[in-house]
Amino acid sequence: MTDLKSPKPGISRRSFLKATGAAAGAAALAGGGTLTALAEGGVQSQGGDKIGYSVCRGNCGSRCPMKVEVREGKVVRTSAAVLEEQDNADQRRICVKGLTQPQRVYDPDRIKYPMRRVEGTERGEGQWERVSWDDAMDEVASKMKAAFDNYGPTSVALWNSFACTGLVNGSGKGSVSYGRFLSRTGATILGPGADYAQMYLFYGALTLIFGNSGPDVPNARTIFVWGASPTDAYVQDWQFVCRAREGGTKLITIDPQFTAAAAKSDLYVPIRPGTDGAMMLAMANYIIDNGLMNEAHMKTVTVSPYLIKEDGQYAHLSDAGVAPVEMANPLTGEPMLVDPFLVWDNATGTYAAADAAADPALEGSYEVNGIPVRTVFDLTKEKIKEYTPAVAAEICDVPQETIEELARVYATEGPVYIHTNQGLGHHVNSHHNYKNLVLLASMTGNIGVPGGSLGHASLGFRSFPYNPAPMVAGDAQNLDICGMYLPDIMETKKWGDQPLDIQFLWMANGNMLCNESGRLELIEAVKKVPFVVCVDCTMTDSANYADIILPVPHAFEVEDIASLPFVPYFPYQPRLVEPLYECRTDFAILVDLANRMGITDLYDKTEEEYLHELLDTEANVANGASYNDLKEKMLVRLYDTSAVPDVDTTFMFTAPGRLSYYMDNPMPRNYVGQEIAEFERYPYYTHANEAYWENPMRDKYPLFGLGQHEKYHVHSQIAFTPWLREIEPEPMLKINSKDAEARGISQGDYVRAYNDHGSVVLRAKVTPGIKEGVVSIPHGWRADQFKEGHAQDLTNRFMNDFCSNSAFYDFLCEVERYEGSVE
Ligand SMILES: Nc1nc2c(c(=O)[nH]1)N[C@H]1C(S)=C(S)[C@@H](COP(=O)(O)OP(=O)(O)OC[C@H]3O[C@@H](n4cnc5c(=O)[nH]c(N)nc54)[C@H](O)[C@@H]3O)O[C@H]1N2
Ligand SMILES: Nc1nc2c(c(=O)[nH]1)N[C@H]1C(S)=C(S)[C@@H](COP(=O)(O)OP(=O)(O)OC[C@H]3O[C@@H](n4cnc5c(=O)[nH]c(N)nc54)[C@H](O)[C@@H]3O)O[C@H]1N2
Ligand code: SF4
Ligand SMILES: [Mo]
Repeated sequence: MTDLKSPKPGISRRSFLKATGAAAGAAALAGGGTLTALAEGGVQSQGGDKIGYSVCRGNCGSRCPMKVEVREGKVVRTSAAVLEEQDNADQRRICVKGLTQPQRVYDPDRIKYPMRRVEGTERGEGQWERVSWDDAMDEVASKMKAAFDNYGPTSVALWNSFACTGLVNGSGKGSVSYGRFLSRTGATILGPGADYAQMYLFYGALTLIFGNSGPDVPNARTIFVWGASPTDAYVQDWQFVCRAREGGTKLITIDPQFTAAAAKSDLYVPIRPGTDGAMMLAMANYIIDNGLMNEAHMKTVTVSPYLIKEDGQYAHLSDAGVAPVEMANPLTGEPMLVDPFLVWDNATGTYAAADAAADPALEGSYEVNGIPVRTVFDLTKEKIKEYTPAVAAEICDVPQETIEELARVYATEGPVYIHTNQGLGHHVNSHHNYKNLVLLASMTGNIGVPGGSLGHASLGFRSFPYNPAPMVAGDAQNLDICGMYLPDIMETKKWGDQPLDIQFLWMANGNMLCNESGRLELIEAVKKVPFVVCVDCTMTDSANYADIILPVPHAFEVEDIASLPFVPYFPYQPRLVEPLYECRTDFAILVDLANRMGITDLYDKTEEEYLHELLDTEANVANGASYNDLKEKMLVRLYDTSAVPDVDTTFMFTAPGRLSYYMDNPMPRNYVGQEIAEFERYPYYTHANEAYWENPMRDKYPLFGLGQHEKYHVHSQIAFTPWLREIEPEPMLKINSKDAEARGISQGDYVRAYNDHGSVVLRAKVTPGIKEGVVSIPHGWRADQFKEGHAQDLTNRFMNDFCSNSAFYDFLCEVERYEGSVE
């Protein structure tokens, strides 16, 4: 294995190892063996062995059910769980990250004991001393209590991401442990910036789109892989794409990098980063101009014919003077007022309630009761018309004919599944992409039907039923802010007009100082917080800036339910082995903390009792999916709760009751009275923040920087798993051969990538497989795995404040040969 030592003082790999007390022999613990031995199928049960079933808690978007072999109290092998016959069409394999989970359990970087920063050293120096749980918790509880008592509830902040989605030990308000704590104390929530363009627009403010499930993918006649990497990141989806290909499905990849998916595609479109939104609008215009719209779909399934007033609000029947009628809510039985959305009915030449019109008009301006109105589609068409294929060709650096072909294929070779993810979500202008994609799907009917889908094929509507009541223990209202604002908060001691003086930071379930953009600014902000605790399983970039570090167990050592299954099985995780070292669950830590602070009634049950409460709903008990059922059988099939199996139609449950690419009242995720631009309402394109062609900064920093989710990492997790680091020992910057040649850079050279935010030194992979003028810098590696700096030192904190989305792929840089010492 490559030596990962860093020349930097303080946080060398050696000092991390020393700190975790695990310098020797951890790999051997994982059962020795080789990858070949692990990959053998059919685990044999031998005397004294235990075979358990769990799910892989990868933070990769999937929760693959796995068979886990335990020998003499140690996890020695993981393999794909064999599912029931009817699910053979569904996923029944795990990836190499799942196969190496035993090494994750015995990871040399696991934190073994509570640790305190050595007195007299600075945060980030990496000098730790082991302390007892008692000492650590005494200090943590007294500091937290002092913050609550002297500065009020908001002065304590929980900074978390979505790494662990356990219902008991999980993230924020979605877990019993943190949910009870937050709802009782009123502490501040600092949420992630990652994924929010997509999350906010697809699952929140705009519409509800999750994507059809995996087995439906082969029903697609065409698949677009657009800004995503199903071979490396959504690897759980790739098998379905392959199955579709075997059945003759056309595959198109749109990506500045020639990815593995691109290599398997019929058409590869190397687009200029950050410009996809313009191409989407150009495709829409081509579809309009060439009469390729699916008008029946637009009229009946989408908001296209809905009438809007000049102030942008939807027109309702009450605008025509008809009072709303009271009806029983079909879900709750409670009375509710119904005021139907209006359309213009060409059949009668007047307005009508949307569902009553025989022939709704898609275009045009009208009057309802003297009020001027026009259709949503009419407004949209006007707003997007400047983006012709010729204009987009210039912006995107894609030939006009290619854009036209993409539009033709999307409109006429359906059903089309657009597999998309963060390539369309990691620029400051990203959130517009999601309105634009929904417009395209609305115009063509490539959604809500077998084979027609948007997003990716593994999340959401296949959720499972549980009772969320135990996640709440009070009625405190929490400030819920994107953590990326921390530097501003520490500077101004305010959030909007409200005072906010953060005195205590609790980092858990996320590694923000590795995974959020603008790391250097975030580090400075964290340094300003008087007391910082990090709760994690492994030594991370974030832990390195804490005062106290508390160790939590690996998933195989904790009983829980990990939400987000993507196969039809309850994601139940039994405790398969005892927690190693002195690890304690987040729940146990919070119980101890609450007791020490005198809030002794905060957790009134044990973890097991809460699991009963979460799971033993009437429906689950009736369907053989109670806690006892799961505990006994481990692998329990989800019963079907969806109306149309495998097809996502949840968008029908949004306020307009239809597929929507228009927002009448766009509301920012973190609203502090900021002005809301009119264009937030409709499909739109504007250039990215840094990464755009005409940016004058390109004189100094000509290269567009982006990255990808690494095949052999899950973000910053498994960054030291021995077998994975054998495959991929160190981070590599990808640079186009011509750009490398112009800079005198050869294959494998150390290079420095830099801009005004910071710099990083790593080896270069010189390749024709990335668009000229673009470099890719990998994500998830820890500071000491780079020769100098960190990938995230090049990114910045500038966000679109509509969805407070980190923009990891939106930076410019220059790259030069590294002239420092390379030994
Ligand atoms: N192995 C592994 N799997 C993971 C994760 C992981 O870290 N490792 N993370 C999980 C999580 S939380 C997520 S959100 C998903 C992410 O899943 P994906 O989004 O599928 O993964 P990325 O690697 O970000 O893929 C982005 C692709 O978009 C391209 N791209 C970058 N900028 C642009 C652009 O402007 N336009 C276009 N068209 N393409 C662009 C990149 O070159 C890259 O190939 O993966 C999940 N699965
Ligand atoms: N440059 C760049 N940056 C990116 C991205 C990119 O593509 N490029 N992608 C972004 C995306 S899409 C995402 S989703 C984020 C992900 O960012 P994070 O959610 O921060 O990702 P992880 O590295 O998985 O961090 C999870 C941490 O939680 C810890 N953890 C796991 N289980 C538990 C538990 O039970 N309890 C506690 N307390 N801790 C636990 C893990 O050990 C790990 O240290 O990264 C983002 N950052
Ligand atoms: S795809 Fe994700 S959940 Fe499945 S085995 Fe791999 S890392 Fe684990
Ligand atoms: Mo993500």
